[in-house]
Amino acid sequence: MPTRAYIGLGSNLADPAEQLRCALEALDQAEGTRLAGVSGFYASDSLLPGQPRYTNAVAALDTSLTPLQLLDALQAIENGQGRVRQERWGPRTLDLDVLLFGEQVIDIPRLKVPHYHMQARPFVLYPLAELVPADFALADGRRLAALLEDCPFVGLERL
Ligand code: PH2
Ligand code: MG
Ligand code: MG
Repeated sequence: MPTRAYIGLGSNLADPAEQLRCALEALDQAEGTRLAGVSGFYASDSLLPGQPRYTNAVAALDTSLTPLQLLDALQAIENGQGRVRQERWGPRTLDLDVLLFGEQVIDIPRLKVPHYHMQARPFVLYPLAELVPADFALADGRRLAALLEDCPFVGLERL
């Protein structure tokens, strides 16, 4: 049985919307994964001042990979689209984050799932909400509807 995973996509360099479209295609093509749904695209200011605006989206994947195999696949796609790892949170052509991996809670140095900051990020929560039922809860039990109440739709522009 494949696992349903949710991936956060972000880009703030080199035609961000095109970067996201290209990454979605790569996710669908990746060994052991199939794209099961995509949210709309959203623009917002970077959390770090002085950087270009981001375009973000969330994708639903069905995957037979393990969480770390999926992380490797995401990093290969990031690298393939010219991601240069400089300072933490630097501008990037493509950022692919594992937000959720089935019902699993993962806390190892390479991977924390649910994604550690997702509860405070409107550019993650609102696109995710497009893909899941209204009563959806994260693997750690937090209800998405409750997280959305505490995370106003501020500064987000649906493209
Ligand atoms: N990602 C960051 C830092 N800041 N800001 C927006 N709007 N969207 C992002 O995806 C984002 C960010 C580091 O991962
Ligand atoms: Mg990120
Ligand atoms: Mg990342």
